[in-house]
Amino acid sequence: MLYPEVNASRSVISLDGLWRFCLDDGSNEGTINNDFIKANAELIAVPASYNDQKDDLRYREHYGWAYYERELMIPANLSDCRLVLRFDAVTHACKVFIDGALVKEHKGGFLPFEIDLDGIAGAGERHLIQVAVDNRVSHSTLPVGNEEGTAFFGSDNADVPSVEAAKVWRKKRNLPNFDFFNYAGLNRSVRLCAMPREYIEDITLVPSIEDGEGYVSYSVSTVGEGAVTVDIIDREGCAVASAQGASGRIRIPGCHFWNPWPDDPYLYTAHVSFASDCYDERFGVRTVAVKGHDFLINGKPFFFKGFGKHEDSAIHGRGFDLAYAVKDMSLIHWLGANSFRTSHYPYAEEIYRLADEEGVVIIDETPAVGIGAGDKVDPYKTFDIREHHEDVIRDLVARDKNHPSVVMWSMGNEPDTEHFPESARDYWGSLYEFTHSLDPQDRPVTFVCCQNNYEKDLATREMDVVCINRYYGWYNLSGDMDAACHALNIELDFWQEVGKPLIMTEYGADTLPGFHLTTPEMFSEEFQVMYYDRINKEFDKRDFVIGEHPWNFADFNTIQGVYRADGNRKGLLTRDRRPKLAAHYFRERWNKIANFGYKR
Ligand code: E8X
Repeated sequence: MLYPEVNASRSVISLDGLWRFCLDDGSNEGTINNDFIKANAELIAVPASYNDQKDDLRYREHYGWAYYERELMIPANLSDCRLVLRFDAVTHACKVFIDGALVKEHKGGFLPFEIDLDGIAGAGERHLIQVAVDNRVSHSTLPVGNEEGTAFFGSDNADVPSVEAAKVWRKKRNLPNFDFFNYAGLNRSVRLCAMPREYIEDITLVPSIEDGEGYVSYSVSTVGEGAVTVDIIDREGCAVASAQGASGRIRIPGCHFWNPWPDDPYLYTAHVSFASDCYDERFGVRTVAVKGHDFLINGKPFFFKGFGKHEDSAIHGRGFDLAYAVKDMSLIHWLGANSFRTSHYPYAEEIYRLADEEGVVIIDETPAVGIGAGDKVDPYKTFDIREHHEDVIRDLVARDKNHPSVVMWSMGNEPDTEHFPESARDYWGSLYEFTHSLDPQDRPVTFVCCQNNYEKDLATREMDVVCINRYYGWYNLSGDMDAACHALNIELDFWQEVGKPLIMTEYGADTLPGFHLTTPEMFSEEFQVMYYDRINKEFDKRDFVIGEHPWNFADFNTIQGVYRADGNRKGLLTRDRRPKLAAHYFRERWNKIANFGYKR
């Protein structure tokens, strides 16, 4: 899906700003009740999660539907245009109504969707947009919620009759099977996009490098009658190559390749014209491949220095904030990092565009976090999740396929691979094939495996890159780094035999900024540094460990519970992006490790 672009033939009107908003009281179930909305509506900011904008626990604890509304005034001068209403992300499920009529239902809170307004709303008219948003998570949503089980990191696990009775008695709530706050609402921008009625629907670009020469294969899908022209524009704005026709392959003379920062992340623009429409798609010429123990970018062995991140900040919740996106890129450079994983859901499109420009490498993750339901229920055979999972993979690849920054797809995070190993292998193995078949650039595909009995796990070893989250020294062998390193090495011996490259996609220790000790114990800044230093020294002995992604870039908000004091505190940075000691530690370490050829 093309990103909304303003150019000579397209315009975009932002519908961000103040919307009227109210929480459902359980009586309207996602239907529009104008009297109810009128009686309860307050103003709220879009884009942003609704949860932290008001000082009322109801917004934090809300379970179920909420309503947004605003007027849509369409300028009369757009009368010749195709008009599209675009929602960048509505979390998690929604129904969109225009003048009371249902025009769209969408499931999944982290990917964009569009509504063609033809026959619904036209230029010069005034309409009412209403969006009913559902924040419920279950075993058939992504991310996953427990319907009747226990909450992840919750505090209601006791086998006590009175507690069990109270659990049945209390009002329905979300029990996320994931460790980040279940922020909801219009988390990203809403826009009215105008384009010619005969228009460019999609552009697919596949770069390649052969004998040192750069090429881009392209295909353009269009609606209407007309001829397609593609001009390749270099950074100086000069056209360096061109082609006619809806698909083809273009040689780019004197091609500059896209390389991760601090090398040059050179971008070209594919200027596509069709009938009276045009579109500028930025792209980079780079290749990605896995060979033996190597992850190759442009044929050179790349080492992943970075982290799992979150879209998370005070007040906005998971709402998109461009200044945070820019600041985070700056901090990534400051830290000497070169990559991050979009744990645990696709991020806002602007972040990928920034990463393309700034040369930051992305492992692009779906919202499939937490598939599993303990050792008695096979989640793969029990729950209705497969089709939705395929839909989000399809939409994710369609949205992000052209970004040079995206080098690998992560189909999900920490599913059950231990209790039902055959089912897990079948599920993830077939989705692996599915993802490969969808990606025009055929990037490596993986999923991220939770700390568990790796000997039983049959799925992780089938992926292109083994990605593991491990907490030796934190959740187990807590505080004992000698034993932690011993255990880690036993596991690394196992993975080494598998013969694939391995990225440690998570490892970390909760750390309270300002808590200092001379003797490094858990939660102190000194412990966090010691923890990473000890583990990194083990990684340094292993050639097949091709990446280290500490968990997490910054502290982040999550469900309340006995494990969490003011959120998950494993950040190298605080939630407001101030460095802990470990940030300085990694900065020093990573600035000495080159992007390419480390340990080779
Ligand atoms: C944690 C992380 C969590 O925040 C992340 O979303 C997924 C978790 C650890 C799994 N991985 O808790 O900080 C714990 C496994 C325990 C052995």
